[in-house]
Amino acid sequence: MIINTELEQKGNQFPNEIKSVRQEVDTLYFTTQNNVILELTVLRDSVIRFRYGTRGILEDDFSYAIDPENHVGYNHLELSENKNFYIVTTAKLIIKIEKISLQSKILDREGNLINEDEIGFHYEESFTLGGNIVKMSKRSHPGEAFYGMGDKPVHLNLRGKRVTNWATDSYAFGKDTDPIYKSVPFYIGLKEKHAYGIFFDNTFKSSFDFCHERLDVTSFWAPGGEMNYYFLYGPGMSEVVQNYTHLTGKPELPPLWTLGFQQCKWSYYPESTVKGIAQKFRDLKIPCDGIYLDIDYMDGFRCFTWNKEYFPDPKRMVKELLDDGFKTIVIIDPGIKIDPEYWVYNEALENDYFCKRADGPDMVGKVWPGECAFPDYTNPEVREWWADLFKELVHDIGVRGVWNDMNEPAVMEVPGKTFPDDVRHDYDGHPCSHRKAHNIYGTQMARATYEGVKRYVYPKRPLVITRSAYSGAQRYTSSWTGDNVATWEHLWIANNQVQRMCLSGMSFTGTDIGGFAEQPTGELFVRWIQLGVFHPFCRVHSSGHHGDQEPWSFDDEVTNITRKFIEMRYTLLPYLYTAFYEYATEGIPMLKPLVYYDQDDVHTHYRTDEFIFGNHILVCPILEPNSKGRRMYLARGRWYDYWNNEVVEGGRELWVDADFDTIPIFVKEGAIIPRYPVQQYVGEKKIEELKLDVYYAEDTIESRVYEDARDGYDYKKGRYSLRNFKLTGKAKDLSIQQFKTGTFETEYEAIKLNLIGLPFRIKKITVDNVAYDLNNLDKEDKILKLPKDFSVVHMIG
Ligand code: MIG
Repeated sequence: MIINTELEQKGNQFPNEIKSVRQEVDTLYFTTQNNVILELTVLRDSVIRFRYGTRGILEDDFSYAIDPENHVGYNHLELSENKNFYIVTTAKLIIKIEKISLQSKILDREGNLINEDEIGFHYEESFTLGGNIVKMSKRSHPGEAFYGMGDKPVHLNLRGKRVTNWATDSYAFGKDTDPIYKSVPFYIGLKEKHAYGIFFDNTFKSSFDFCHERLDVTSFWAPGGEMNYYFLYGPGMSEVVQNYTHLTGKPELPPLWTLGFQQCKWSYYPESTVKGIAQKFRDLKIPCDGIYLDIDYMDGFRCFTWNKEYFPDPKRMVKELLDDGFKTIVIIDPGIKIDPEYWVYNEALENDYFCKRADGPDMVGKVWPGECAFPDYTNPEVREWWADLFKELVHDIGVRGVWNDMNEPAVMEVPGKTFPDDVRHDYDGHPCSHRKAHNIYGTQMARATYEGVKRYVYPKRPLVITRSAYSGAQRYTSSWTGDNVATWEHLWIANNQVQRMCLSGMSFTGTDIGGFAEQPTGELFVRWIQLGVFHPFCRVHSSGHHGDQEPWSFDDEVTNITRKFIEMRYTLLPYLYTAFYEYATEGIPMLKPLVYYDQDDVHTHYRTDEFIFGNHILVCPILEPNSKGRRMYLARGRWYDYWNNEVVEGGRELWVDADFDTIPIFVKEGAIIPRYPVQQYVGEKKIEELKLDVYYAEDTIESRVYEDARDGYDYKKGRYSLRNFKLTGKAKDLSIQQFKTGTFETEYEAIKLNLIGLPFRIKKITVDNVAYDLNNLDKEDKILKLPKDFSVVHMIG
């Protein structure tokens, strides 16, 4: 055991020799002479929980982050020992616990060391506040890379960084601002070719040090709670992220319109302005599905009220907007105005639903409405009450989505910009201080909102957007990255944050396109739209203080390019929806950073700009003004340039031209990309046929297309359509097989294949073994029209 006297002098305590070991089904308890307990649980062969108690005590086991529906089960669990170690073996991992120190080493079944404790668990008693400061240190290796951690606006590879999780209202944050809105204490380590993950499920103000203080050590700690972390093995980053998302939960499918374009501003009012904006989208034929009302729609910023001067008849307005394809989304903040005439305040007061200071009075803080009190969303009864408040907005008025802001929680004009530490919370029956509940507050608000919106929008599906979040929030809500700035650096940050969120189990994320604070140039707006249309959540938002930020607010060229890219997003909706389906069912991130896509290629480990949209499209935004193109790294393999269909060999850096109206986009050879026609909003047109862009490869490649009724819950009863395509290309031969599952009948009857890059002239085609009349083949475009449920089409040269 490493005894670091300096650390001991600082008041650190360390476990000593193990005196007993006990097994209860999937859990092992190792207890040391000085009464430290390690509770080690095998959840799955590659998911192991490590939890440490001191003084022989483990806390009541409770977590908001862990999905109660996460399935556990392993194939193998064996405990053995040798002279120095207890050894726990699963089908995927070998965990060695050192007898004299309780330190652990984790190896794969081939004996490769994946991760090992340095000092391992140690702690300091917190004499002033109670409990322990719990700490963990792990050895890191040269070249080991680190990813994850939610919305941190730092380099994608965290090596060399130290970050802290404390949800903070971060107006006009910048590169490296920390802490920031969200808390996702989860990272992925990539050591040689092995990826693993660590999720430190502790809601206190946790910190992580990735070889910043010491080059060969990664550590994490928190000023309270337990050292409680999950080790998630790969070896692929994909398996790590899937394991993490499985553990902390996956979202349900959102309604398809939420993947359409969304327009927002602080604020659109009165009604005539909202209608005018909506009309302009239709007049200019720029597709749009969602329009947002920021805080000024309320009466004096009182949640669940309307300013009747600006919006005399919200129900009529919402319906008229909907008739034109616009779904209305409204903002709701946690601060409830202290006003004895206000029914929401009175109800909460009467029922004792507000957060209280330790010595008794309600927690009072200033936000938009003035002095406010704040519901304690960590109380299930409060969540239930909150959910019911949405009846009028959603059921009666017809609002389709709710946007939760300021839920860090944010308080104005006080140091720290949030509640004092002493504020009390119910924490679902585990009463505690704000130190413990702070990071989860926003998630519990979003959860209560989700339950309400879902209840009252039924049989449709809800949309919730949140600013603050803790691990697991993805089960309830989408998110945006908060108050960014209209600068080129922020475009880099936007790209980085969304990729990072995707690795952190929260794919349904977007940024304020164009920047929230300050005013973008038309050029910056265009470059941001060109990135934003590839983000799972795609919304323009701005503070409105400096000018307008609609697609037509700049000049015609900007309007036209904006339209072109939003149209592209709409044509790719079936592709995007399929990516969401894979996220919702399998926990696969909707965007994949290059390192996720090809972790064995070390060139990807420090790449930040390029990412894979879905499974097959590589995108690289233009991040500098006056660009005619850029240098970028193209991942290994062969790719088609999206704009001219030329084949480009990857695994190298290259210059790519990208005039103002394009950005570098490449499609993986062998991919089949589904497309819909352009629509002004989801469901505007009947989809007459599904177009498949088929990118020839001399290889076998699989692609999928998921479709359903676009809203509602029938898909859960099997009424979906999942087309699995297998493309097999040879020198003079291309075949596509289709395996379909699900009972949903798509509205189109035909599938049109658009053959790209075919290296031979087609001489013969068979569809399900029947000859296809070549006269039906449009020779120019190589377009083939097939019955939608064909099993195999075979093209021979
Ligand atoms: O103190 O509701 O991040 O999106 O427009 C500012 C007004 C409050 C902050 C949000 C922003 C929103 C704004 N809000």
